[in-house]
Amino acid sequence: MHHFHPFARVCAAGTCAMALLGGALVAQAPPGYYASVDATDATTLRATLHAVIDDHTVFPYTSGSTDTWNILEAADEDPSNASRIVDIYRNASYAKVGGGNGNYQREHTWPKSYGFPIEDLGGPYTDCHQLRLCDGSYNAERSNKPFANCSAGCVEWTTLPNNGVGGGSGVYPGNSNWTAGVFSNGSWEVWDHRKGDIARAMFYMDVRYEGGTHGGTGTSEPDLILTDNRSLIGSSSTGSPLSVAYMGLLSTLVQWHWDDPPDAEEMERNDTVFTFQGNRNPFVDNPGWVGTLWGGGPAPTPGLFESYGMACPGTNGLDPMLSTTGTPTINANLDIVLANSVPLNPVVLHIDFQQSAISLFFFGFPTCAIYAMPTIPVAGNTSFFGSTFVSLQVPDDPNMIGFELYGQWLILEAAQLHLSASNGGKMVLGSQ
Ligand SMILES: [Ca+2]
Ligand SMILES: [Ca+2]
Repeated sequence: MHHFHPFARVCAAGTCAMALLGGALVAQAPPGYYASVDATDATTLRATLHAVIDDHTVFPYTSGSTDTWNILEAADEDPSNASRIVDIYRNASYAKVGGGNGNYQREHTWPKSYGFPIEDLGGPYTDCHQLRLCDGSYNAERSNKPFANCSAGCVEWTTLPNNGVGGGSGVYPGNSNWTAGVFSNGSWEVWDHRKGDIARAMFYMDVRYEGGTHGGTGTSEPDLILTDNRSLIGSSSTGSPLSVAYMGLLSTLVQWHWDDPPDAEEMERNDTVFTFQGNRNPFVDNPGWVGTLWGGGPAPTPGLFESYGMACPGTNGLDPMLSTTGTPTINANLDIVLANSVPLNPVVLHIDFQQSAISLFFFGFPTCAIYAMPTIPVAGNTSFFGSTFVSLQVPDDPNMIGFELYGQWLILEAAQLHLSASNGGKMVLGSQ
């Protein structure tokens, strides 16, 4: 049996090693940003995540100073041309005009009609984690239809080929958006490349907005809740601000999340919004947390693994298991916080890739064979915050793949290893 804890506060003295799994993360949150998150269960995760991302800096919707146009034209910039933007549903590239025009508008992916129809200082109306630049006609057609899967019998709204994605028509689902119905009884199926982006924006809204008031402005905030219940969604459109409002469809969004994991562009967008608002979308940073809160997906979010007395990799300790299907790239992001540490040598993240096994060795003295080692410098006896990122291609293997994470230090404040799979493969975590 391994012990599962959200964080490690272990190792008073002497050699000590521990490993921690926090789900899946590939984006680069500042070290320590999620240090207070307790992923023990859905209740603790929701509460501690909310505390990290709430009370963000609210910018005006439209203003002579920095407003949502400024943020969105940075966040939704065309990756191949900094003077243009790419819109969310049509994948059209439009020249930036510094405030929108007939081509592109601001789309509330969580429709403002569901809970927050009026701009205020609480945040949801202007929150750029959910606002996206959007072709005007697509914005109008989407209206406030919930996100839901459609069918070949639905109306097709095609995408344009840009940046290697989009284009084509006539085949469901292809690269198109599909829609049927109107308002809360309607469905808007986002094209595949943006399904996960939309889902994670909705998950962010649910956890960011939990009622209460904005800690900085004192403005009341709604409790936004995802559901499959279309009646609740419909009842959330009253024309007035609500204390509780609903959107969905939750089960569809969970599936979209796992089908379309975060890519580099989405992570960069998260970073951009963070630079303005000061808060992040945790489900872009750590996709595994969706599993803890809403289930589904390949990663059961195991929490913490720890082991003790490690000298060299493979000699002792835990072996959390990992299996893959397809040929995913395993992305590993390691955040560590050492308090008053006295490392003997630079701390090394050691990646050992042998046959069908991937081994992550984290230890403080490079006396064992090392395959690859992004080095994290450790400065003296002072507190240390470090982060590193690696990714490895893993072959298709129906059998278990073990990985191990080891560290040696005197006092470890917190560490998180986040793993995720991309390139269309799947990764399953468990413990042996
Ligand atoms: Ca995507
Ligand atoms: Ca909520």
